Amino acid sequence: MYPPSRKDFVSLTLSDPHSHTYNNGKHRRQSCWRKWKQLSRLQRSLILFLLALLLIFGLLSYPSITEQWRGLSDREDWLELNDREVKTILPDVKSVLGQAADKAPAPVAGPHVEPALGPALRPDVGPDVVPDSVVEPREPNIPILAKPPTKKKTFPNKRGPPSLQKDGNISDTVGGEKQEQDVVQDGEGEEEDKEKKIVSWRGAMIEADQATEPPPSADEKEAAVPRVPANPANTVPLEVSTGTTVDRLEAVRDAFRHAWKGYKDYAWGHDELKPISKSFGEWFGLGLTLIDSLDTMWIMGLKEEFAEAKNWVEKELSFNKNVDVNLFETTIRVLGGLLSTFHLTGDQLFLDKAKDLGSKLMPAFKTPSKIPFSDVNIGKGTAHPPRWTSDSTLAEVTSIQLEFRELSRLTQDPQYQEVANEVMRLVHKLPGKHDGLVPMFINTNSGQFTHKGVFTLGARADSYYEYLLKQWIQGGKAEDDLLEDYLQAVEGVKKHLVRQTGASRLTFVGELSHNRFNPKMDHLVCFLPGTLALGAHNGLPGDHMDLAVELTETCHQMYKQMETGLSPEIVHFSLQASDGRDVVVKPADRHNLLRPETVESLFYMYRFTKETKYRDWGWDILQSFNNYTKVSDGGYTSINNVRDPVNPGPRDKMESFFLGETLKYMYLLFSDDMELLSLDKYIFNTEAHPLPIWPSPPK
Ligand code: DMJ
Repeated sequence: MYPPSRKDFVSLTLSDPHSHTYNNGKHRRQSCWRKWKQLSRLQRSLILFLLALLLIFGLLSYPSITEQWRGLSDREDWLELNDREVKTILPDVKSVLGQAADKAPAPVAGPHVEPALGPALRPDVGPDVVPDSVVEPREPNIPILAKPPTKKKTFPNKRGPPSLQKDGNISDTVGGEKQEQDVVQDGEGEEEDKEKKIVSWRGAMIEADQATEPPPSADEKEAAVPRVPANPANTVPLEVSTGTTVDRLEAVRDAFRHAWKGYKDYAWGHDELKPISKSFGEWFGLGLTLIDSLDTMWIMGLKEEFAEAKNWVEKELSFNKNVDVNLFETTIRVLGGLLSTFHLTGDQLFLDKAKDLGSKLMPAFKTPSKIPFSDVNIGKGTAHPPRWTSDSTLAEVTSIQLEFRELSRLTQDPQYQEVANEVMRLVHKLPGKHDGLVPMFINTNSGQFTHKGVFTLGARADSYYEYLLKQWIQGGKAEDDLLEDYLQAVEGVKKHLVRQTGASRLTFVGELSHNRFNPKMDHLVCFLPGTLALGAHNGLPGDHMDLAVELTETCHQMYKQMETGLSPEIVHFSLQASDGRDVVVKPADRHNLLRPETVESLFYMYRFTKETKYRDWGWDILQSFNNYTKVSDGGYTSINNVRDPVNPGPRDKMESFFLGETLKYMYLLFSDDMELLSLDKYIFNTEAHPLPIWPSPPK
């Protein structure tokens, strides 16, 4: 064995600079210098080169590090909630009940169960939505995202291929993602956590690494949006409207066909298309996009596409599989989609499938409190909460009623409506509401609200409010408890959550967290103007419509003020006039998931007011989707950054609700046929699947 030659290694001795003991420093310095001189020229050059590299790297990363720290300390928008005099906010429910429903108040009742009638036997259902012509497919227009930008990171498919279903891992995957969401939600004001973890909700189960943004560029450093929106040349829409109704309807059909082409080519029968990687994502393994799209295709008159999809439902769709599904998502997308398609087509196939699914979801309700679990294994007939809690999300347990009630009515089997109505009865009498506003969680053992003190109209609570009104309308305005809860909630929203920006007096809906007002608004909240307008149309107070008008303007601004013309997932509004700006978008909130809520509200607002500006705003949004989210070979993709028109950062996912909701509401917005799914005959579930309003029960 040979000792290493002197030139083969370098010995470094590190001294402790904080040590106060005598260490003969001068001697050591001399010895270091001697050692340095003993090194070969090559060794010295190598060390100097490495040190220079380290220095350059340190200098380059300095701005992004300081930028991140600046973001982390951003707490200026948390404001003390004004002490307000508490007054009775609902002295007048009974009189509203009288005016709106023109009926004597009655206790909450189960829905009136009628004999099931297919559309052929129901003069009010069917003919008005039967497509009148087959529209020939046209070439997809203007490929925008021909290739993923070279800067794009490649992201592993964390949700995994369908093989996950076989080994029963799906629930773990979904659960894992939700767990991360909870960390975010629970950590009040923890923006830094949110940036590292999950930035979305419900159906937009974004992998944590997809949520991570690259270090901010010079352009990105200015997160605040100027009051006068920037309009660089490349934000000019590539397609300019000439404005005719027919053009617009055809453009929506084109968009749908393009989305469908991507799904058909690369994700057929799977849950979601990944259009950039030309592959698919699996969530429950139930063909989510296909089922969510059925009624949209029927409404748009896309007969060929519909026939192919129906064939898949007939031959391939099976609920006999060992897979955990989320009760809420499966109900609103799959059960809702099957029920509405049955109504539109009269085809028994869809009702049979709906019945099969409904019965397989029932184990979710076997809990001590009768508040359902979040997850059901439809193959095993077992149900459970998420792994980390026995809570369910409030919006989830209170946004399955339209579908379960309709299933009972059609099948004349009361079990579905009974479990769904029971949840509403329990929540109705539960203490812990704040002027009609509800916390975001409810425990499946105790049946009590948990995580009290946070009130939002966004994620985890949103469709509770929507379904209060819609159940009331569905049931023929006979269930007064639902109306009472809805009216009280709207008053609570006005009192605690509605504010205006300092600069342009934009009305928005913020959040309340332990008596502190946070001027944060999810894009999800943009469902609210449409719901308020629907209530006003059904006889509820006129000031609901006033608020709807103002909030629609704000949701429109959330798109208009962005460089891509697309809204971010979350905005923060500025209450200070001196800020000179209305909207601030934080780096972690800049993504767009092709969500429907604003287009949904534009549809309601146009139907009730006939003001063309709502159509024009919708048209602008469609142009922006085409410009920044359309993938050349088929499909549309969620994007990372609505503020960067040069590199919006495709996320490689097309959510099923883009076809089920966004494009459907867009089409209905542009249609001149007000009887096409008349809002006096149909109620749309929270996934935009139309269900019939029941005939009034006999007086
Ligand atoms: C849809 O699944 C439904 O609209 C739900 O109520 C909220 N989230 C998505 C769309 O954003």
